[in-house]
Amino acid sequence: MDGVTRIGVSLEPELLKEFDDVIMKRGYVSRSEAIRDLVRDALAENEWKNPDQYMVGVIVMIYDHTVGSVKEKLMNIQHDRGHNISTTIHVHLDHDRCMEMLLVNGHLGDLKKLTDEITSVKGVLRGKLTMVSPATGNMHHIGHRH
Ligand code: NI
Repeated sequence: MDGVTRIGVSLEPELLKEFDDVIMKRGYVSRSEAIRDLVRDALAENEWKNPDQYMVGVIVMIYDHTVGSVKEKLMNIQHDRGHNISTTIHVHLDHDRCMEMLLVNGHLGDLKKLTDEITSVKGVLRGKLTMVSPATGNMHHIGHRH
């Protein structure tokens, strides 16, 4: 390939094996292609430090509706941030747990703050924000685990 610089990467054998397993499952034909995608993701993540950037995305969360006042707290947050939320999808996973997806839009900083507000509610087991910049099409994941 023209205009391509080859670089050497040193990895522990266990890490390399894990990496190979993951990229094979994802259907990559070469390590180089997988690493290129990782580098692109990292660069996109860096681009999206601007809190004023307009983004669209989805917040996915799982919560235990039997815990305290989790439903009321989540409802209050969603009403206060109604201007950032266009649609809510609710799925009853089992007796205790619900999955909710919020389709969101707005400034990057506001969407991160909204995600933090949601994931800090007691009873929310997991929450994750996935965003797309309508301008560039880059994708970015911000994971939260409690
Ligand atoms: Ni439910």
